[in-house]
Amino acid sequence: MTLSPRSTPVKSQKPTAKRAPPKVAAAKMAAALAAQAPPSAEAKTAMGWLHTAKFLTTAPELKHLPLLDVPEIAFVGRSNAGKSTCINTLTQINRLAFASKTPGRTQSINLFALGKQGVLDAVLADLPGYGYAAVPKAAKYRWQQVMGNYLQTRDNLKGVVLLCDPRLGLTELDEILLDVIRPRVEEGLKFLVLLTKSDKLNKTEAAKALSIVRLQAGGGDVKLFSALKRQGVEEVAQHLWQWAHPPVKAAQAAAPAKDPGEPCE
Ligand SMILES: Nc1nc2c(ncn2[C@@H]2O[C@H](COP(=O)(O)OP(=O)(O)OP(=O)(O)O)[C@@H](O)[C@H]2O)c(=O)[nH]1
Ligand SMILES: [Mg+2]
Repeated sequence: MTLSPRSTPVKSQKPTAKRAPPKVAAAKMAAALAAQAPPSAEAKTAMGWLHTAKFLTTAPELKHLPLLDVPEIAFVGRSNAGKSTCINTLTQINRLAFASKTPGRTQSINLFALGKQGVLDAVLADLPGYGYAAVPKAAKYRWQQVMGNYLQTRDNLKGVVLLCDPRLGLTELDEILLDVIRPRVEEGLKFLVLLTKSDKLNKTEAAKALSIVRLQAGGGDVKLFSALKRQGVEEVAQHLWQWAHPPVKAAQAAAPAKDPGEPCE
């Protein structure tokens, strides 16, 4: 018996889609998995805490700011650096602070209250940016005075987050600000520089910007941050949580209350 040829022609197979070489595919997979890694318990606590943010008040001048005895964390930097967007990203509340393409959008000090079950335990302060060329000279000068005074005299100021567009680097006004807060940093004021809009940089540019600004910031903490790609969000959230809840206080809060009847040693 001879095998007869097939009556129906075999369909030609479609060419398979080009696959990435195994090494590249593995690296992509690892990156994707890392990006999906579940947040740590600390990050969840910090993000949950920041999500309690509520608008508290707005103050065009220092005398309008309420006196508070909870830690205050100020967001400062050039106009358009991304301060308001950073607050919205950290708090996971879209329009809590007013962000805009137009530089100079924030014109007063805006305070946002934080605390679970409505119990105020810290405050975020969104400050107007500086360095916007279109602002009249007198207004610029007035604002520099207000900000200088705020940074030097606000008693409950616990931390400063300086936001900087890495494509511009730290400018002269940023350096002046660093000089203004230096004495307080030496006395324990917390300080962090965020290189915002890091989504606009490639890896090489990001690494270069980090090392330059680290030098300029005199060894201070400098991190990349992107609201768009959510880079650095959880890490920064944990920093702020720790600033507002230093370990000593946290340990005291966790310690069981003493029985009033217990004899003192
Ligand atoms: N690509 C990108 N754009 C961002 C990011 N963060 C902020 N922006 C944009 O930058 C612009 C300015 O953002 P704002 O948050 O208003 O900046 P600001 O520092 O509060 O500005 P002032 O209030 O004028 O001082 C807006 O168009 C934002 O959408 C980011 O991470 N990536
Ligand atoms: Mg703003």
